[in-house]
Amino acid sequence: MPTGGAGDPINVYTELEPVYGDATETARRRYETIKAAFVERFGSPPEAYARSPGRVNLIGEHIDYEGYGVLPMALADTVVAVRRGGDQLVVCNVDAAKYPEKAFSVDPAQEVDVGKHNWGNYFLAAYKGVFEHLAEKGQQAPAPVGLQIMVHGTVPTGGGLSSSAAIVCASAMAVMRMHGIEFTKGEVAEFTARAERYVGVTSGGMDQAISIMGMPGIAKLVDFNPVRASDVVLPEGAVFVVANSLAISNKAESATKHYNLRVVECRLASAALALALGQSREEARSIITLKEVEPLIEAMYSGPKASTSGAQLAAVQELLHDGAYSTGEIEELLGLKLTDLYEGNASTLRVLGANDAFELKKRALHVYAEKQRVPEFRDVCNSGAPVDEKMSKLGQLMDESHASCRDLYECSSVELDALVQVNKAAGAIGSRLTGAGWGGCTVSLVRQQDVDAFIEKVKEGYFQGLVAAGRVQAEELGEHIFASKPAAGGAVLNLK
Ligand code: NG1
Ligand code: MG
Repeated sequence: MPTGGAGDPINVYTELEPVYGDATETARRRYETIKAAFVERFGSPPEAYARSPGRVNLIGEHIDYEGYGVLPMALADTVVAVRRGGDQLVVCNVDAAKYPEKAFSVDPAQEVDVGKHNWGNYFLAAYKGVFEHLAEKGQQAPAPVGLQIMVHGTVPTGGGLSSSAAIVCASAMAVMRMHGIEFTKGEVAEFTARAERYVGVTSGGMDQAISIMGMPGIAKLVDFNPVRASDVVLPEGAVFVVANSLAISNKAESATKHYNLRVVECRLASAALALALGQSREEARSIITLKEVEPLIEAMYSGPKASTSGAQLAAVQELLHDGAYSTGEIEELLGLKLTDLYEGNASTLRVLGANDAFELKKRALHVYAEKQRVPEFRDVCNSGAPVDEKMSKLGQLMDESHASCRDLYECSSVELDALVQVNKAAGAIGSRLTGAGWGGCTVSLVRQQDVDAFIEKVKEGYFQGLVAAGRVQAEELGEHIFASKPAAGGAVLNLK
């Protein structure tokens, strides 16, 4: 049975069974295909396969980078077949038409060129991450060796299911294996989260943590600093159906506007709150997350409720103003140019160059309410309440989360809102966008016995129009709406 603790070593198997369970036969055929592609390109079979899943986040959106726990489960996976050879890193994909071959030098100090977004950057980011982590630990790095790589992924891309973490985590494990390096799961989860930022998004650590620590059949509550994961057993008969709105969240937009802007807004909200709570400008500038503001709020609102989400929301209501803050207003508050606050942080400097309006109140209200829904969701799952009661409470939390993402965090989209409505009308007990938003997928809670009928109704209500418009093939719909099955976390396969 796979294990998933932060202190455990990366699992190594010689069979597909422990990872794929009752889907082993399908997996066997897939690995044969990957091996054949590898042999065709490189002349001999791979030495090992590393594989790691994507994820669907059930609740807790846009709070991981604020330091708060989230509740995802692992889904599908990306396989990285690897062998030592040559004097470069040659990164290929079974789907070569979509993902053309890339080659990099073996120098771990080379820069990732974020200006040119290309899929090979994810491998390079992981490669750098492994060597950096060695350096941080003060361990002697082995001499880099040339690697031949063939990638194959089943995590839908561009849709909030974190195909990016799947390839980064699998790549990191492949690089470790080929250099004889061993790190614990917790270490890999932490350094891959940092490494993925090389690709240009200033993300939190949820995706890599669940990718490395996921376990078949269960969701995980993932906490940070240090990263750790605890099991959440979902109610009997609860199925989470993923549906892709087919609106693709644009990565470049996400770097200057959407995602990275939200990370900046949260930091500025934290600083503005800290100032209003009596901190000096100097102290306020060094506060990065809304979680760090909690003790300040607690000190101001003494009493039994001072540490609750309620007190935090009240503080935000009282201390931040409605509407956007301009760059000038914030610089006056902090007594510092924003470009100086973020000196040396290239991704964020791009955000500052592209924006002059920062919504602080709405973003903070979202974060302090959403972080509370995560332990509530877990507590409902763990309670002894009847299944029906559990389901409706979970559904309600999911609906609240979507409304907050839509109205306060403004990370939904016309398509996502329409799809959530169709999901609800088709009988979802709860439904919400999942992942970063601005496109991508929704996740809906559906009773096992209703899953087939639900999927049919959503196909009719949402996808039929897209099929008619030629945006998607009817035969492909199974890839865009499916009942998710919690997958095993990252592992290395030494197949014979
Ligand atoms: P997506 O875009 O779904 O892979 C992103 C972040 C997460 C988290 C969610 C929002 C990356 C790599 N990951 O996930 O850390 O912040 O958005 O909850 O950007
Ligand atoms: Mg991603």
